[in-house]
Parts: sequence; C-alpha cells; structure tokens
Amino acid sequence: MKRLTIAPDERRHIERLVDDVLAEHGHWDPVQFVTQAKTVAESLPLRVRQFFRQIQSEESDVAVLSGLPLSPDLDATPTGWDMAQKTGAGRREEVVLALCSAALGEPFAWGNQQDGRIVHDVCPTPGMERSETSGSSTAPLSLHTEDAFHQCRCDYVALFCLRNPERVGTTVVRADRLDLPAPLSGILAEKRFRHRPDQSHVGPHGHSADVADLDAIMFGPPGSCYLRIDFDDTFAADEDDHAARDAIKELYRHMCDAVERVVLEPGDAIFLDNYRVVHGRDPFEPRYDGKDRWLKRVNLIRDIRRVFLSTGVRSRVIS
Ligand SMILES: O=C(O)CCC(=O)C(=O)O
Ligand SMILES: [Fe+2]
Repeated sequence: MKRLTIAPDERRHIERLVDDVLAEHGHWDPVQFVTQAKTVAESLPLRVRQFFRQIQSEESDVAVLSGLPLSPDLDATPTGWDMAQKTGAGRREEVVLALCSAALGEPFAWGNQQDGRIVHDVCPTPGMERSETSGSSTAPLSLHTEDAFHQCRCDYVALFCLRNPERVGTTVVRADRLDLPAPLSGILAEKRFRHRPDQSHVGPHGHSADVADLDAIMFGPPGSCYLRIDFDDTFAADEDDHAARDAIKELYRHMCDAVERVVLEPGDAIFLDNYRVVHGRDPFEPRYDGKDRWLKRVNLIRDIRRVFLSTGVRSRVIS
C-alpha cells in the first residue's frame, strides 16, 4: 500500500486552490467543474501530482493520501445522499476530492445512482441499514468490484473520509496477495460467469440488459492479475456448471484469508484500483446524531472516451 502524508504548507496550498474553485463557481456544480478539473489539478503540489503519476504507472493497488484539508466547521453527517444533495453538506470536501481525483483519472457518474451525481455521499441511511448500498451500516458491505456488472466500470474508486468515529474498516483484498491453486485460477480465467447489477443500480432505470455479459473473474497480463467479482451478484452463467459455482465459493474462502482492513481517518482519501483489488466495509451501528461515519466518493476512469462510447453522447453520466 502506498501512502503520502500532506505537509502543512501543501495543505494550505490545496486550501487556496479550493477557495479559487469555489470563488469561480459561485454555485458549485461538479458536473461543470469536472470538465476543467484536470487543468486545475495541474496546480496541485508537485508531490501530490507525482504520487498520482506513480499510482498510474506502477498500477498501485491501494493508495492513501493523508492530511487533506477538512472544514473546521464541517457540516453534520447527512442521513442520506439525497439530504446532502439538498443541503450541499460537505461541499468544500467535494471540491477537495474532485480536484485531487482529477489528478489520477476522469470523474464520471451513473444516471441511476444518487441521481447522476459526480461526487457521492457514503453515509448510513435510515431504512438502508442492511442493504447492499453505500447507505448500509449494520450489515457488512460484502467484497466487490465496483459496478462489476458493467464494461465501463471505473478504474479507480476514490473515497474521502470526513468522519469515522468508530474506526470502521474498509475491507480490501489485493489480487497480488492471493495464492490460488492452479485449477481454481484456471476456472476463474474462463468466460463462465455473469454479473447482475447491484442494488444501487436496480430500479426503474436499472441496467438489467448488461446481465448478458459473459466474462472471466480473473484476467489480465501475466504478472498483473485483474479481478471482476461481486460476491452478491456474480454467478455461474450456466446453473448446472457446478465447477464454476464451486470456484466462486472457493475464491471467497481465499479472499477471506487474504482480507486486509484500512481504517480511514478524517482527511484520508483512499484510491482503490478497481481491477487490482476488491473492497467492502465492516458493519457498524449507526447513531444518526450528525456524527456518523461519512465519506465522499468518486468513480474514476482513465480514458473518458470509454464513457462517451458507452453513453453514445459526450456525457460523463452513464444512463
Ligand atoms: O464505506 C466504505 O469504506 C466502502 C464503501 C464502498 O464500497 C463504496 O462506496 O463503494
Ligand atoms: Fe464499493
């Protein structure tokens, strides 16, 4: 795992950039900002830009940037993304994340997820405690590739921690840490699997058509293993393919042995390579008192053209 801790002068530098962005965008509109975010990100401190360049070129699986600025009068944790959307809670932190993320990739969004917002809120939500969405809490978020069902899933998931009072762990399994028996990796490398859209995508505008996609769970060039799996939504394409079904179960056992936990501190942003790691979250008890765990999240893709080709228009929102 790679980590860079921001020095006080670098933090002030980032704060000034955020002030400039907010002064220019009186009404903060991430959709509008991201088209120019890469240019603004060129003004980030040199060490931060180098950090992101290295992540890309080395294919770092997990990277954490620590000590990012947080507002001294940080808003109360919202009780759902829709509330954050209405009130603008954590707006300044959205700018910090959008700006830093743009140094690594191109932010994009899903039309049916959090109303097509570019920067998401991850916070416990009443009624969603046991769901398989970012509003969950008492049930663990099981290990997954982000948006595994879709060809245009992100290259990186970026999560910026605003609060984490109970020190809840983000779970991570790195492909490089897996030592799978050859017969198992052989089956996982065959196109014998399908992926359903996860709960956060289901609804009137869901992506059910993408279930048709037949793919492998493990792929990639020698020495650089890529993963595509969501343990809630990946299944053997042929229900009589017992070997494929067993392979998913066996992989799960190996992943449980290899799982690591990263406890995000306020001011930490984690960048998870969505091909090189799967991730999830430990369960916790929500309090709904304005002090709950709260992250901002962005999906990043290396080449925005993949999104344009998927949407068929020049839009960063996949519908
Ligand atoms: O809450 C976390 O630490 C991870 C949540 C997650 O998997 C996500 O937002 O994609
Ligand atoms: Fe996730």
